[in-house]
Amino acid sequence: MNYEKLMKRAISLADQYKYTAKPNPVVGCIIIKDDKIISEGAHEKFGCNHAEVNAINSAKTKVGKSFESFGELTLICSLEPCNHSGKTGPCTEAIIKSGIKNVVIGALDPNPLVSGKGIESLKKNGISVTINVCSELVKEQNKFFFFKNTYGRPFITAKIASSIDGKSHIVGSKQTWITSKKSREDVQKLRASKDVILTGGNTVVNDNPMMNARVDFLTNQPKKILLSTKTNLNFDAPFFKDADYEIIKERDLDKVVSRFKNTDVTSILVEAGPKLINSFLNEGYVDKLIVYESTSKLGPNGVNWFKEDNAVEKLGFKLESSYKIESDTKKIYIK
Ligand code: AOF
Ligand code: ZN
Repeated sequence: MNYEKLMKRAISLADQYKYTAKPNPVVGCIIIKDDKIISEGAHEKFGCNHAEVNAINSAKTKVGKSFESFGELTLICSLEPCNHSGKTGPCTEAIIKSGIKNVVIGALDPNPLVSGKGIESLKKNGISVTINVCSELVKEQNKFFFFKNTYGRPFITAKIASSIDGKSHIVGSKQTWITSKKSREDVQKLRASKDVILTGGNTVVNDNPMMNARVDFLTNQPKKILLSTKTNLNFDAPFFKDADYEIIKERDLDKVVSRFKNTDVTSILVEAGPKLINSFLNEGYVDKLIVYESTSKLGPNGVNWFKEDNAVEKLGFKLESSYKIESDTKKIYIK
C-alpha cells in the first residue's frame, strides 16, 4: 500500500498544534483498516498524551463497530513511537498492548533517548514496521527539534528593527519605535514560535519591554532569559511581571548556549541591542537573522547596528527572502 497520502494527512494533523506542543515536536497519527480511516490523534499539548495514544484511545471506542480486532489495523505516525517514560508513558507499550501488528513511521526520533529503540521494541514484539515515509517533511516540520538533537544546541534566530540607514536607536534615548505596528505584530508571532526569548540588560532598562508573545491564538509562552550582570534592575518592570524568567550573569556565550544542551529548549529568539546581537553574530551563534527595515532615517544621531557595510553578508549570511509589511521590509537571512 502507498502510505504517502495518509502520512501527509498525519503531518497536517500534527501541524495544528505547533504552538501548544512546543518545545516537544508535533506528531500526528492515523489508524486505518485497509484504506479506511478508523481514528486520528495528535500530540496536542506539551506534557499531555502523545499522538499514538490519542489515536489508539479513539479507535478503542470503535471496536465492534468499524472493525473487530486491533490486529486488522495499521498505525501510521509521523515520528517514531517513543519507548521511554517522559511526562507520559511509552507509546510502544500502548501499541503493543493494543494488538496492532503493522506500524508505518515518518521519521526516526532524533532524541537519543528514543532513536531506533522505539522501532526495535515494536519489531521484538512481532510488529511489522515501515520507516521513512515522507521523512523529509517531518524533519522540516520539526526543524528546531531535529536541529537541537543534531547539533546539541537550540536553533538561534536574531531579530532586529533597523532604519533605512542601518540604525538601531537614537543615541542616549529610551525606546525608539522604528517599524510599523504591523511589523511589531509580526514579531509577536515570531516570539510565539520560539521556546525562549533572550535579551540583554540594556534592552530591558531602556525599552522597558514585556517580551512575551501577545497573539490571538493559544500558545505556550516562551521563557524569558535575561543576560545581564546589572545589579540595578527594577523587578517591578513589565519584563519580570508574572513571567517565567531567568537571569544569567554570564558573559561567555559558549557557556550561555551550552546551558541549553540538556534542556527541552530547541529554539531561541535573541531580541537585543547592537552589542549583544553583534556578539551572537560574531561568535557564530545566529542561524537566522530577521531584519525589519523601515523607510525612515535616524541620521547622524542614530546608533549603527553594524560597524561596517555589508556586515551580515561578510558573516556568511545570504538573503533567503524578503517581503513588505506595509512600508517596512522584512528581510530573512540564513547561512
Ligand atoms: C511519540 N509520540 O506524539 C510525541 C513524541 O515528555 P514526553 O513523555 O511528552 O516525551 C517527549 C519526547 O517524546 C520528545 O522529546 C520526543 O522524543 C517524543 N515525542 N513521541 O511517540 C508523540 N510527541
Ligand atoms: Zn510517545
